Amino acid sequence: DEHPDQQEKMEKLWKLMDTYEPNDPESIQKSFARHLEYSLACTRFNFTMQDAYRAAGLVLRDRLLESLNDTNAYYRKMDVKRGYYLSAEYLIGRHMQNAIANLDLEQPFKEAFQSLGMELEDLFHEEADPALGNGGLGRLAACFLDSMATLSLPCWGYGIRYSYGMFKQEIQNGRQVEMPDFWIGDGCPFEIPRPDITYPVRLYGQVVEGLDASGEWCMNWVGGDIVQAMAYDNPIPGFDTYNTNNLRLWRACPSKEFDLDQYSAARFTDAVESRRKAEDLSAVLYPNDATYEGKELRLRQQYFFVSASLQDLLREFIKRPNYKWSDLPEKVAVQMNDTHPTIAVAEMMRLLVDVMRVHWDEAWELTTKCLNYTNHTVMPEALEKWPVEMMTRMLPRHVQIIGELNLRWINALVAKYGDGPLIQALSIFEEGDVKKIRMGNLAIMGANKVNGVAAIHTEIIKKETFPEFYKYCCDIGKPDKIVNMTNGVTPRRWLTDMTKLKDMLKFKEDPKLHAEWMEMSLGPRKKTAKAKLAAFVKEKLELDIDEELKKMSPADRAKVQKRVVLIGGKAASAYVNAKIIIKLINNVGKVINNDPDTGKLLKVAFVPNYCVSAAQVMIPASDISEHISTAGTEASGTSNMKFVMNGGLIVGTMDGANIEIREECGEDTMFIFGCLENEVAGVAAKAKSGHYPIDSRLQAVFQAIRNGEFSRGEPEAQTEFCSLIDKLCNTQGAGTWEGDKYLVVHDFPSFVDAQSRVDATYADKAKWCKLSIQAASCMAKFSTDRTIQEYADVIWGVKPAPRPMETPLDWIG
Ligand code: B1H
Repeated sequence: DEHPDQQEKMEKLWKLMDTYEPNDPESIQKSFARHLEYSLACTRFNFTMQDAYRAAGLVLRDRLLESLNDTNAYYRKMDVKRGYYLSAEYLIGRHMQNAIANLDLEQPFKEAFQSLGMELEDLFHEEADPALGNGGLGRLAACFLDSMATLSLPCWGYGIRYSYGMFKQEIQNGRQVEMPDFWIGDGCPFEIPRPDITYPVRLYGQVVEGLDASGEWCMNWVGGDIVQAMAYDNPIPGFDTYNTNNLRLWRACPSKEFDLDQYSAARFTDAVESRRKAEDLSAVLYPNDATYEGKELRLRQQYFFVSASLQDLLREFIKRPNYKWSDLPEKVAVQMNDTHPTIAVAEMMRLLVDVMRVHWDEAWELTTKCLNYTNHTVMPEALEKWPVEMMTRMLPRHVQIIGELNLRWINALVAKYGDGPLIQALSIFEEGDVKKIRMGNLAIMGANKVNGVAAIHTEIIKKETFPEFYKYCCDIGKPDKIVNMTNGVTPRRWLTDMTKLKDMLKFKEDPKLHAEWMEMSLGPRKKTAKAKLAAFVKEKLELDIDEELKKMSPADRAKVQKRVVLIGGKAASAYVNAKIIIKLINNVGKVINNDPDTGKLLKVAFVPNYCVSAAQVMIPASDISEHISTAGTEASGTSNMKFVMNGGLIVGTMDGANIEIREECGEDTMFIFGCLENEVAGVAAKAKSGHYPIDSRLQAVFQAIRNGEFSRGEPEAQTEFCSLIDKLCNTQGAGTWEGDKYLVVHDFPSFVDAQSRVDATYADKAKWCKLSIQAASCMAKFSTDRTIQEYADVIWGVKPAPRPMETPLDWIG
């Protein structure tokens, strides 16, 4: 209102664009031709499938942007409480198919491209699969974004725009070879670079004390290096809503102040070199699933994205008219995805106290009301601890803040309990040769709620991983600071509608449904899941599973259940045993598949480069899926859920989400084996003491390996395979526990037993079909729509804000 010119300009513009892009097939074709010619500089008559994919991507991007912008305008207008998900990883997978489905454009897109002589599926295959995550933790973050948008929740994701994602795995002579994944090489039409949205992030330097403008004592962090965080926005459309949320990923850029000293001294190349180094920060994702590497660059990455994200969300808060700091917890909820973004606790304090000049006590109250922490693993090798020395060099002010927080915390604890081991366990600092900062402890201290990711995991957190914290919470009357949020998966990428699933249960014995159910997976049509998988295996592995298995004689067939076993996964570069296991699987495959007896009954293959798009082919085609972690070690697991939703059944241990899936679907739908979590300690003690019998069938397997039956004349492989077996037999490393720490020798006989139950059940097709229908029908709990609803209700206090179809003028600006 203060600027009438401005108002007039906006009205004019608004009238020019008062309608959304039309979505009929012809309009889609027109947009497509325009983008080919004007955005990509191809001609309409001469373009490749890759060009076509990119132009189609831009057609979608236009529509995503309309929705993203109007959703943001609506959230601002309604002044809603927002949720922010901070995660170092997002394993989003390909955008295009998902965006088309969620924008409800399947029909017009299909028609538009078919009449131009193109199949949508062929366009989908042109897209690079963005793998900005290791596995379950990153995939969960991506599923969460889908559900937040679908539930119309005002929630954004923040993370890092790595130039290189998860490495591409090639298999050469049976061994993993890691290749760089430069996923942005051809350009990604689904991300929007925002050179206008940048924040400075400081590293290193020193802290000086002084007076601020109003004469108050303050701490100033100065010097060191400044990098610029630049935003890349990735629109996340919801399903069956007009809302589109945002995943904002930060790219590290050199700071804008060009280094004049170096420039004028004619050291131009040095200046360019130091700018290039800034870009290293967001160059590559650390590939260590559920392990942790204490590398300095990793801590720099973590601080980089946390600082940019907190600056961005606080800026949004401050933009609101008449903001008061005391309102912050009513307007902002932050979720820390594992300890990776935990430096947020200290950074939030720094921004509030040093920059915004909020009083320390109030800042701490605001911090601990806004932040929340999810733990994803109880494996000790994954718990992050940073050397105090390293952190003091890189983040001197943060170490001061953490020291001050810890001092106050310890004083309060000593007053309550007196000094002792409890205090040591609760301290943020770990004493020892190298003094360290325990990020798990910092996260719990700074969080309003702490959660585990499956019922059994949350109980283990309370009783074994952080028992002292849980005791403290109980003692102060807040046992529900630690809550359970069982994981889920988005149904959208794996199936379409979960809400009606339970209705299907009535028909689990119905022969007509049985016929259709089996047809989907086994039918002769080219488009069935199994046909697609067979084509995929043939292309990637040069293995013809269809051909080979047809050759069996009927008499043979009656005796044994033939199987195709596919195994996939990536080994962290330094994970020696995992790499040997990959080699062993490949060698076993070669031997078994080419053996005239076994080859007719069993095919074993290692699927290279397992990733979201490979999973989308493998999961819908599987009858059985194995989720066989030693009880108590897999926090949840999420692929188990995808297999069952698609009609597969599980061979599994009583671990993670398996337990809850079995509870929902019925005991008879899961082939359970192995020791239970409360038996693990006893079995491990037996294993260590050497009173650990080895099943005779397993001994026979070990003997075959020792005889070199799977070494294929390669001495190195032979040595490696024997080293694996030696560990399992506990003949190595007595006392240091380099033995069978996952207790596979103990669990083996019951595993074999579970597999014979699978064979027996599979022989009865009607029974198998009934179990498959029954299990798939009962999986609604494992939609992330349920999980995110719980986070929103119990942890964030964030409410749905579905925007209307039309956006009036006065919401904008
Ligand atoms: C999970 C990780 C993880 N838990 C450290 N922990 C990483 C830890 O790069 N790092 O340092 C990377 C990843 N990932 C997984 O999270 C659990 O193992 C699964 O059981 C769980 O389903 C998944 C999602 O909660």
